[in-house]
Amino acid sequence: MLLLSQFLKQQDTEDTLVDLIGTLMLACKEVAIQLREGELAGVLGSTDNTNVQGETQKKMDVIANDLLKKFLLDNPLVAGLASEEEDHPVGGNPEGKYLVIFDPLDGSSNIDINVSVGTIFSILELPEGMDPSQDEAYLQCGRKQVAAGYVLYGQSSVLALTTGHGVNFFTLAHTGDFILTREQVQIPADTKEFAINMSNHRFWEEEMRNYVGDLLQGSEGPRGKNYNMRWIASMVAEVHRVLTRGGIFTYPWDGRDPSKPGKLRLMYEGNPMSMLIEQAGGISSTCYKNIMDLEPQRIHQRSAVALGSKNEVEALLTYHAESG
Ligand code: AHM
Ligand code: MG
Repeated sequence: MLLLSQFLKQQDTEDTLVDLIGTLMLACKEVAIQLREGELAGVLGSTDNTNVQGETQKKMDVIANDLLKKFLLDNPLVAGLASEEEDHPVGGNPEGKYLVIFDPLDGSSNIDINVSVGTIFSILELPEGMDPSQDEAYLQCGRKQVAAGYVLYGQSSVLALTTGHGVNFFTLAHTGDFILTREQVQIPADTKEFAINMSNHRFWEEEMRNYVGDLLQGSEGPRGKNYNMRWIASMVAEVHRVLTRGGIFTYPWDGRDPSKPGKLRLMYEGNPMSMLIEQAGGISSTCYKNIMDLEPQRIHQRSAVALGSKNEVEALLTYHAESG
C-alpha cells in the first residue's frame, strides 16, 4: 500500500511540489467531508450571489472555494491563486514558487441531486519578476503546467494526478490518506462511447452535427459501429470515465452566444484536464488546435473542448480539418 506522498517521493517529485499537493489534498478532504454530510451539514442549495461568469453560486461552490483558499494561502510555497469563483487572482507569498488555478467545485448543478462533482486544479510556477496578484502571471499556456489533476467526489473520493510522468489514481481511505489505487493509466485508443449535451445540437457547427450524426447511424453508418451515449453534466466525472475505460467527451463551441468560444474555462478546466488526457495517451483539442498550445488572454477565458480516446478524437478532427 503506497501513500500519495510516498509515491511522489519514489517518482523523484520535487519536495516543494509534494508539499503543495499535500496542502491541496488537505483542502479536498475537507470538501469531501462536507459533501458526504450533505443536507445534515446544511451545505446544499444556492446562495444569493453571482460569480464572475454570471452564474448563481451554490453554497458548496463558496465553501469549497474558501477551503481551498484558506489552506493554500497558509502554505508559503503559494505565490498566488486564481479560481473560477474569484473575479481576480489572489496574491499569497510573493516569495512563493507556485501559482494554483482551480475550479473548486465543478459540476455544481449536481450537488443538490447527490451526483458526482469534483475539484480541478492546475499548478504553474510564478515566472520571475511577475506579480502573483496580477492576471499576467497566470496567462501561461497549458504546456507550462508542472502538475494537474482533480478530485472526484463520487461513491469514493479519487484523486487523478499527473506531474508530467503519467497519470495515477489515489483513493481517499477512511484513515484520511490518499492511497495509490491505479498506476500509469492509459486510455484505450478506440471507443464506442460519446458524451455531449445533445440538447445543444441545433447550435453546433455543421462539422459537429455531421460527426455526431454519423455516430448515431451506428453500424449502418460510415463509422461502422454502434455507439452508446453518456452525459453526467460534471466534467470531472466525464473525464474520469474517459480515463478509466475510454470514450470521447466534448463541450464544443455553440452559437447560443457567439461571443463565447465555448462553455468550459481554459485555465481551470481545459488545461488541467488536457494534461491528464495527454499524459494518459489521449488527445485534447478545441477541434482545431491542441488545447495546451493555446496562449491564454484572460483568466476566465472559455474554450471549446473535445478530449478522449486517440482514434476517436482524431476521427472528430478530420470533420473539422476539411473546413478549418
Ligand atoms: P460549472 O463549473 O459551473 O459546474 O460548469 C461546468 C460544467 C461541466 O462540468 C459540465 O461539462 C458542463 O458544465 C455541463 O453543462 P450543461 O449544463 O450543458 O450540461
Ligand atoms: Mg467547472
